[in-house]
Amino acid sequence: MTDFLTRARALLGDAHVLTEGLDAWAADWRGKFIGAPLAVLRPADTGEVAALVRLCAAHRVSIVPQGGNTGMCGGATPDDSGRQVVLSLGRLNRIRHVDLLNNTMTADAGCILQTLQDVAAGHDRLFPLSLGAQGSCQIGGNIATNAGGVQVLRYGNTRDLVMGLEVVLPDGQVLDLLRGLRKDNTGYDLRQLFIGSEGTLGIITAAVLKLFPRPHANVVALAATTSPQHAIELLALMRSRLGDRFTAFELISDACVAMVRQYFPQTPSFLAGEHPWSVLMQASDGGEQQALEAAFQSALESALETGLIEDVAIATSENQAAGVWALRETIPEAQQHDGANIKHDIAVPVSGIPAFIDEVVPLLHAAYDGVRPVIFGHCGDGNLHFNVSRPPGWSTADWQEETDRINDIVLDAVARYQGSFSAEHGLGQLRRNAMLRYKAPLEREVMRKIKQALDPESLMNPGKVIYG
Ligand code: FAD
Ligand code: 2HG
Ligand code: ZN
Repeated sequence: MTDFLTRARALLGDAHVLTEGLDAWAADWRGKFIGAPLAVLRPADTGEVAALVRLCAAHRVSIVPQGGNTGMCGGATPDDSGRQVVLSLGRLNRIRHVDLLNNTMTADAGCILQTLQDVAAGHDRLFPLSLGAQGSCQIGGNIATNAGGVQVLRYGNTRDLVMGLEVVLPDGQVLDLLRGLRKDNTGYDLRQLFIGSEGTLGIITAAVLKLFPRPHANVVALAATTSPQHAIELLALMRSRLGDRFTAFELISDACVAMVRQYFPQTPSFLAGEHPWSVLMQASDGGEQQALEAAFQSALESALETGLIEDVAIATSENQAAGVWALRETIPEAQQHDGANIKHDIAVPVSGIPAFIDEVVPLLHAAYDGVRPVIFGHCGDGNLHFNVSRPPGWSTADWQEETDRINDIVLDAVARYQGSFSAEHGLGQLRRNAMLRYKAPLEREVMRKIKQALDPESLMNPGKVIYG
């Protein structure tokens, strides 16, 4: 390994081959997975990534690509063998090109998501991918996980926003798919293989991203509702009244609001009293603010009249709108403060959400007295974060021991609803058991063949995604 490190230093310079003080790269955001990397390599451009990949292949050193390290499944965390390197993409942070007439932006993989949003806004365009970690996650990581977030209802997942890609393959060749084309039926769409591949097929070094007209009118509201059934009926009503202008619909259970208040007591109350469920809604368009507000308010009046909602607060300033979003986006951090929670990032058909919740919550209570389901998320996409926090009196360590049993309760139910056991976070190393239990053997077999074809030596993020 000394020879490997010497050559890596020759390629990148001493300052960018780190072998000490690696804690920040060795553990995931949740602190659930902790590895022991041989080194952290910090290339500056695609050429350096390609040279490093060739060096790793020659020395049979496996590579764990890492972006902002905000992933929820331990995908960017190395194992504890001390033989894997973390390849950190943070120095690949150039915006290569903005094409306003084509509505595209070409950016290096290490660009921070929020920077891309800001650059797009500076050109009076919208890059709609939006998630709580946007201040630190990178577009390469977003693409590698096919991230979802809070605007999927209107704009789709990351997959829908990527028009072209540049990828360093496991043998060090650079696959240039950096095309800004909306139509291109010239064989298999290779981009799609790498989107959501979690670093197991190659290293994404740049992407062509779709831009949209920037909305100038924006309405954000928080409504109280009595049940998930009313919530999904409200979703249908709002969509029928606002159409494509309706961009976000996030369900928040009372346990989430209480937890955010407990750990972030400065969080304002937007609604009087306590409610079992709240819904954060957003609409935006390029027209007049007043017209959008009028349409939004009229829909809400119908919802109040028909009893779908009990109360509603419409943000009256950008500041207040940001505050309402902060209540929602702070839930994961509040859960971190609260100690271990067993996470589920599930999807079922939107119409199945109420029955799913009604079925699973009693199953959890029957299994564990005082268990605290912390349910929230992208209800408009059928995607819920169905996290299970420990009952009072349980230690974090004891609760972690229950992970398999709780996963079985929640994820067996997901399977009964023909749902997904990982809707937006991916698999990483967290979902190994679920992959083996719920993914059809033939689907796994086809995935294995693709992996074998592209990465026969299994150098790219081994131990993630492909199991069994
Ligand atoms: P990392 O965590 O660094 O890596 C994730 C995976 O991608 C790993 O397998 C890694 O090996 C691989 N990878 C990273 N960069 C590259 C690259 N350039 N080439 C190849 N492989 C690469 N996710 C959602 O989908 N929706 C949400 O709403 C959401 N909200 C979040 C809120 C919070 C507070 C936090 C902490 C996380 C949230 N996430 C969410 C999860 C996470 O932010 C996303 O998965 C994000 O896309 C990860 O980006 P990253 O740059 O941090 O990737
Ligand atoms: C979100 O939607 C993220 O806030 C994180 O996907 C979900 O913490 C979680 O479980
Ligand atoms: Zn989410």
